[in-house]
Amino acid sequence: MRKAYLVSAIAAVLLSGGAMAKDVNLAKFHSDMGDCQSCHVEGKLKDINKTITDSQTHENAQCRDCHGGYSELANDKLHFDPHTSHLGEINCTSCHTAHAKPELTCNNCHNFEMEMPFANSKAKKKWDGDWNQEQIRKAIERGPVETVDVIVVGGGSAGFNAAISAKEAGANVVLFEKAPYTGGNSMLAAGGINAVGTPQQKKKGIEDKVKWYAEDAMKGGRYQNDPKLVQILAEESAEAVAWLESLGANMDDLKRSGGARVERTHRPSGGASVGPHIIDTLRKAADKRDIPVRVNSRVEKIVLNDDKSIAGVVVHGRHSGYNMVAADSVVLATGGYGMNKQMVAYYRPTMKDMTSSNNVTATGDGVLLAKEIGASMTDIDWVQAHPTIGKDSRILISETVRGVGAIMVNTDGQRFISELTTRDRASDAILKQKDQYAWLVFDEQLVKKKKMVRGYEHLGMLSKANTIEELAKITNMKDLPKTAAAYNKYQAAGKDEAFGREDMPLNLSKPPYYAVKVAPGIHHTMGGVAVDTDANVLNLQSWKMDGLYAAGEVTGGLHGYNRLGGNAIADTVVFGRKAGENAAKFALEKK
Ligand code: FAD
Ligand code: MEZ
Repeated sequence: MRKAYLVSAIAAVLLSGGAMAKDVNLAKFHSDMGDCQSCHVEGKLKDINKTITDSQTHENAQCRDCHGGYSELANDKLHFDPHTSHLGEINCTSCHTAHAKPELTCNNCHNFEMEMPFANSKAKKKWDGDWNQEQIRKAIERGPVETVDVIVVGGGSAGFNAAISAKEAGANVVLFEKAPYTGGNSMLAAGGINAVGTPQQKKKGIEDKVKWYAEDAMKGGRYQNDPKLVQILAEESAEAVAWLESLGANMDDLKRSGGARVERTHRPSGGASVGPHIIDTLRKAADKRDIPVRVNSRVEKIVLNDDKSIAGVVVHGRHSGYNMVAADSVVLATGGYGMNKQMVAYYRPTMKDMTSSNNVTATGDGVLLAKEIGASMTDIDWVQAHPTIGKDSRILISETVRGVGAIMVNTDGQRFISELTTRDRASDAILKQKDQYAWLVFDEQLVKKKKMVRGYEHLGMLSKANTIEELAKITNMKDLPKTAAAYNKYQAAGKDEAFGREDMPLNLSKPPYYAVKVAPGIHHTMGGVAVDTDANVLNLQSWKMDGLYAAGEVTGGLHGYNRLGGNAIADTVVFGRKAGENAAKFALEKK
């Protein structure tokens, strides 16, 4: 009955010429249909903030009750579905806020300024901000409102892996996520997860060794990585993939990433992006295990007891305000600082004006939280530029596009480096070209192998032509036909005489042909909180900080000065699990 009412109400608005957006907000629109109880818990509206959970659980259930879940709403006519491509099944209220003007999450990253009814399409949300020290102090003074064994801060891959592992180890866990949706940078991960010795590698007849994985990571990191962390990553990488599969993920496709000597980057079959798939799997696994995942809940302080052991955190909830939650263990999984302009300007001033591929949530909160209580930092000033971010955008053109076969050329259409070199070298080489940007060029064979390329096409990022000559003409790359012919010759002979590219899976022969403009931008912050091999955070004297663990991009040491593609997701799973297990063990032993 509610659905029928909804359809007629929407039809009425549409028939009235779509005038709803001007002076009516979403809440008003709904109250015209019924009353406040259509969205909120009945009878307690006097103090509304006390009746709404920070995750807006009841309100979101109400949205779904009338409108259906996202799968029911998905619109076949959409060229490109952001929920399928990266957001997944998130809260409706992530974007559709009711009383305040909605600020579209999409517009924080994309420059097409998407429209939405009732929204202020141009508004950009700000994620780093002032933390109210007075409110934090008062929350600590009031004492904890809740006690658990383990608090996980951050709902990306590291956080979910930690929370699920802690729960499986018998702990009572809660996960806090500051954004209205979980996923962080993890849900944007495109290329894959590196692992050595998997059944997938064996099936394809790929010889690989833990030693080679570790050597490649060390070489890529300019030998500044912590070798003990690298060894663990390599040794436990296959188990990490098996664990994701045991939770329901598909990791059946394999390809090669820059700096790796063999194909060891795993991703879903068909070449879909790895991050959204992993996040979807982890969200479901957490839900199945009844792990409370509280969105709109930013942790703003780690609270210590007088003896410096962990007392808990102060969390700032969107509706509940500032509250202390007690726990013996805290896992920091807050991601990197690639979207914090101030931190980039301070630690890596030469990169301060660069675009970033990162999610708006990557504001370095974990570094600030940990530093404040005396944690040590490792390689904090090392920031990675990814060579192929769509020019004038924040959209990453995945390294796998080169891995699968694309060539990279300058604005004259000439190759200038092996496409499979490490990111720092590729970025430097692009910045040395006269226009400081490059093109990736590929053909229909590649599009067939890589689903994600369709997304770039829908975003209007690709130039397309039926012949290489035509593509050269529309992009002004005068030497492209010559370059393509030479490359096809090297590919047929299996030897790249120009730049020694080690793997050339495709030639350029099947129309249509495509080109996308790319330039380097901030992609990964290698440095962060110092940890040991148990994911235990270290203090300035390099002693373990009891009860404090960290995993994922918030940490430093594993990747040295330059991370290899595919090693970050591996890091979040291997060390996320370790952090969760050890946090649970510590808390349970303390009981
Ligand atoms: P995130 O996934 O960023 O999660 C951190 C979470 O913590 C966020 O949701 C954030 O909102 C939350 N948070 C932050 N502060 C607080 C706070 N104070 N309170 C509560 N919550 C907080 N790596 C690979 O290995 N393979 C790839 O293919 C790949 N592709 C990538 C593509 C893109 C476009 C990007 C940007 C990165 C890619 N990476 C890839 C890197 C990789 O995705 C990240 O390094 C990794 O996902 C980080 O995971 P994380 O869990 O540490 O942090
Ligand atoms: O590890 C990464 O960051 C990665 C593989 C990114 C990409 O280009 O797809």
